[in-house]
Amino acid sequence: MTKATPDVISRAGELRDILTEHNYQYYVLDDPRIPDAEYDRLFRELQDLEAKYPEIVTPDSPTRRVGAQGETTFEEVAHRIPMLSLDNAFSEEELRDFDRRVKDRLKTTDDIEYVCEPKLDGLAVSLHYEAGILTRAATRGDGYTGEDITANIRTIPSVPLKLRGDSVPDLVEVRGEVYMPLKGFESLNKRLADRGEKTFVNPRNAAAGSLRQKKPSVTARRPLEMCAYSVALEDESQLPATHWDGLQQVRNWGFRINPEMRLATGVEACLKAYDELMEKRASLPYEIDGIVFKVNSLALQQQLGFVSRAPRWAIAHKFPAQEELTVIEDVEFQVGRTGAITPVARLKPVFVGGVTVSNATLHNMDEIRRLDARIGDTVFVRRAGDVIPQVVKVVTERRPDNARVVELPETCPVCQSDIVQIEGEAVARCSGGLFCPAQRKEAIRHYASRKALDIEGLGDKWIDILVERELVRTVADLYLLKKSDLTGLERMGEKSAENLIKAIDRSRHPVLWKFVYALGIREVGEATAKALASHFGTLEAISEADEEALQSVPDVGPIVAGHIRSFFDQPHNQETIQALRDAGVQWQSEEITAEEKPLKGETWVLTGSLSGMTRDEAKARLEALGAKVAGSVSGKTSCVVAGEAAGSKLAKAEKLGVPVMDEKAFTGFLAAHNTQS
Ligand code: JCF
Repeated sequence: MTKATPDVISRAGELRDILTEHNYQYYVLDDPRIPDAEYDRLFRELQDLEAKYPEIVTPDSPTRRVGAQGETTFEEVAHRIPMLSLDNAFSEEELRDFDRRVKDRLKTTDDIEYVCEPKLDGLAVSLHYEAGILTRAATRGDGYTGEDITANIRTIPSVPLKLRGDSVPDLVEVRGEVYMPLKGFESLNKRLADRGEKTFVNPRNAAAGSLRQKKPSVTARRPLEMCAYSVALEDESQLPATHWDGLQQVRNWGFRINPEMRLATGVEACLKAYDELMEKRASLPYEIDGIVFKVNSLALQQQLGFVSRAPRWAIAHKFPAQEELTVIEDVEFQVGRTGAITPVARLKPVFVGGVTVSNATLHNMDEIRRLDARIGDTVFVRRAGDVIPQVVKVVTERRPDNARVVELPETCPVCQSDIVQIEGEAVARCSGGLFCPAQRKEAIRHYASRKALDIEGLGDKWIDILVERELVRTVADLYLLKKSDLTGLERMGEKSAENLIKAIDRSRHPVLWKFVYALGIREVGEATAKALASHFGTLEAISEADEEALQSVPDVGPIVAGHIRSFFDQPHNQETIQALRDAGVQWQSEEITAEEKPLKGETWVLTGSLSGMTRDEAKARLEALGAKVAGSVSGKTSCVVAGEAAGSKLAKAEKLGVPVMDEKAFTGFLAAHNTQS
């Protein structure tokens, strides 16, 4: 084995310093100074050096945070100074009582100066630093003895392994709260749920579970943070005169101090701080369950002393709880704007997160199975911030004998269309699409949107009015609207009514792919609609294709094929499409309405009667191909279609040498141009 040269040793030392500094900038100050990639590169360089020369590794090396070495022993450790808990005030009155007691004891009528600090919802820890190096970390335990969790604590990036600065004491104990920020909590739970593992009820439990890991390498992957809130020195005379200044000292040693921390003089200022923090609660990136008030002067703290297990100089003013127990009385199914079926728990009303909650989402059937939630169960309901209430856990021990398993209904509770659940998808959906009243507005909005049929002026406001007045139930009804239907409505002038009718009228001849897109079939976006249109040519062909045939289209996999099939299998959707046809909507294949229509600039004339279609239909189809259809033949006529019993027009065409097509040729011509039939 090669020995480390002085150059290697000095480079390793330099890397440790650089990495420790950037770590501090990133995790304590929230102010990264170099890109992550650069940090990773330096980190790897140090890792490589340490792997090659194990003798140069130091216990405070940033590489030691990954938790690869050492085991958390969870051995019992005695706290040199007991870790007391805090008394709680649950109301303004109780806080005023606390302030009065403080003043009485101190025999003063002067306002007291307090430090106000958010009460983080995590776990209290005690950290020992000897000559500036982290040597022991312990849980609070019962306040007198805790557990040794040093190896796990070392993995938390905001915990300094070594104190910064020059004024580092021989021995110091720093206390604080280890917690999991909300973002990390949500992504951890998502990761666990995706793997089918048990999730955590709240960030506090997640933090506790993460600190309790036997393997520090697991803790290292959990997004934990620490904020310091107090300091104790062997030699108390070294402490500053106030709690506030003590915290500034702790900050200078490299700890994170809560940025919401502030000073308040007198109980009124404390109540104001409470209101302001409560206001801010929902927007904080971590959970708090109240505010802590501490007498700032250490001399006064000393005079006040302790009662049994709590200091007389501090109190926690609690916020409303964000979790409570209640009972699921029923489960109902709601239909969303896009047809998603969501199970909703009807709860025995409960006061949680500051409001009375009587409903909570259960998300989907997978979630119900994961929770094993049944009607009659007692459950934890959580309402944090502005987030909708959630059922987070079932108390299985309290399950009554008559608890009922929740089942997905077979038909939509709103429109009775089939409910379909595609394999591999958590969400069940109503297949009513264009028909389901719950999805009506969304279906119309999509149909009229710019990328679909682009009905100018038919925005949300209009859609709301038309649907609510029952003037429009499905998109087909749009084409039956008359100006007189609209002019009676408030805020609707003559002119705008006219414009809307015109805009609707202009949408009667869409290209096939736009029409397919406008139907709003799940997961059929523009590209898929185009692919379907060009592959099948007609709507009939698409609507009759089986899943196998659908999957031969580029980009259409089994899931999308399933969505397309179930859309066309719903009689309601077929009826709406027929209603659109009846209302005069005609769609054509993509190619012929693309930039260059094949008959652009041509003038055609129809004469005689056709057996396969009406004259209007023939006219529409010629126009769809870009031709003008005229009533009389001239030298400029491009072609005459001559049906049965054609008269003078046919004769004139022959005289002028204008090309003539009989019905058979015409039908063949149309088929070759792939128009709708
Ligand atoms: O943030 C907390 N959960 C917290 C807990 C903050 C504090 O200043 C505390 C505490 C528990 C005890 N102070 C004491 C004395």
